[in-house]
Amino acid sequence: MQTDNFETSRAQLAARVNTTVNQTPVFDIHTHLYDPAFGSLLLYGIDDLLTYHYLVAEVFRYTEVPYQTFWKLKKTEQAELIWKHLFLEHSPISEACRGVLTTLNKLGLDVRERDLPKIRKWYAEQAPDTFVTQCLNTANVRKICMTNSPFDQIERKVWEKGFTRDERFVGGLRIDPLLLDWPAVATELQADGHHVETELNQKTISGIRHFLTKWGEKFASNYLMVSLPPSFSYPANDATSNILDEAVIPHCIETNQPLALMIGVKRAVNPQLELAGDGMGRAELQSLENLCQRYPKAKFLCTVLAKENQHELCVLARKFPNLHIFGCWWFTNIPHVIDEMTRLRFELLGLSVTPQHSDARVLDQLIYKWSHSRAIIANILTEKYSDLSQAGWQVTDTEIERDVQSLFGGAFEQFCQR
Ligand code: FIX
Ligand code: ZN
Repeated sequence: MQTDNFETSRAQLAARVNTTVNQTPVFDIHTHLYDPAFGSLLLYGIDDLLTYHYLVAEVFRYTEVPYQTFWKLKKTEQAELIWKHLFLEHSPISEACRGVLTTLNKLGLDVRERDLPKIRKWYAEQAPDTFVTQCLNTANVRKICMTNSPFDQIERKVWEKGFTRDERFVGGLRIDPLLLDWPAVATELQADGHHVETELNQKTISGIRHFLTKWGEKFASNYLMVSLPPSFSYPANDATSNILDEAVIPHCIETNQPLALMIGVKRAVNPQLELAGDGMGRAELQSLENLCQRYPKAKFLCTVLAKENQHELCVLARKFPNLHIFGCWWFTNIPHVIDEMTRLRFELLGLSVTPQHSDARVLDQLIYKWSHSRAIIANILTEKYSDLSQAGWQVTDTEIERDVQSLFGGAFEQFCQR
C-alpha cells in the first residue's frame, strides 16, 4: 500500500518536473549557429543534418569510399551516402543518427517511410525566415549564443558590412588562433589595422587589446571562448600564457566578460576526415586551478571533453566561485554520459551549473539536442526532488520553475552579470 502511494506521488512529481522542464525556454550558451542575416552561413535542412561532421565520422565506419572521393561529392550526394549506410543498411541507433530522426519527427515528418526525396521536398517548401522561428519554438529555445570569429573571413565580411541583429542570436568572441597560433596570426591582426609585432612586447600587447575591444564591441560579445588541447598548460613560458596574462584576462576583467575554456580537443587526429577528424584526450586541470587561483577577479566558464576529467572539474568549481561549468560537450553529448555528468554536477554543485548547451551547427539540431537532454535532466531532477521528499521536503511548483530557469540559462546570465 505504502509502495503504491510512493509510486503515485513519484509519478505525479515526474509529471510536474517534466512539464516545467519542457515548458521552460532555454538560453543555449554555445552553438555554431548564425543570426539569419548571415544567410547561407546559417545551415538548416535535411542535407545539412545528414552531413553533420558527427555523421561523417560514423559513415566511414561502414563505407569504403576513399576520403578524397567523398569530399569531391556534392553535399546532396554525401547526404545520400550517409542516409544509405547509416539509416537504411543499419539501424540508426547512434546518438547523432537518432538525433536526425527525433528532429524530423518533431517537425511532423513521417520517418517510417524512410523516404529521403520526400523529406527534401518538405524542406524545399519551408520559408527560411519562418523556419527559424519554427525551430526555436519546437526546441523551446529563447536565445542562442553564436561562435563569432574575427579570423573567419566570410563571417567578418558580414560584420563589416553591418546588419540588423536578430535579438535571439547573441555574440561570443572566439579567439583560438590568437592563443594557439602566435606569432603566425600576427599578420592577420596587422592586416586588420592593429599595431602588433611578432614579439610580445608592450606595443604588441596593446595592439592585441585593441583587437579584442574592436571585435568584442562589434559582436556585442557575451564572453570570450577558446578550445584548447589536452596538453594546455598554464602558467608556461609560451605565447599562450603570455597573451592570456597580458591581454585576454585583463580584457575580460575590464569588460566583465567570462573566458570560456573548452579543454581536451586534439585537432586533426585524422586530417582526411576534415572537420570530423578531431579527437580528444584527458586534460591536466591543474592549469585551470592555477588560472582561477591567480585571477579571482576574472570569471571562467569551463567544459571538458574527457569523461575522466568531469569529477575533478566539479571539485574545482566547489573551490572557485569564479568558475562556472557548462554543457556536455561533443563526445560527452551522448545519453549515458549526460546522465552521469549531470548527476555528478547536481550532487557536487547543486544548481550552480549550466548542465547543457547544444553545440548545434545546423539550426534544426536544436530540436533533438534539447529534446534528448531535457528528458535526461527531468529524470534526474525528479529523482533528486524525490530524495528530498524522503526527508520531508516537498518542492513547490514555483521552486521547480525557479530551479529549471536557473539551469536553462539563468545561472549563466547571473554569472555573467556578477
Ligand atoms: O571547438 C568547438 O567549439 C567544438 O565544439 C567544435 O569545434 C566541434 O567541431 C563541434 O562541433 C563539437 O560539437
Ligand atoms: Zn563548439
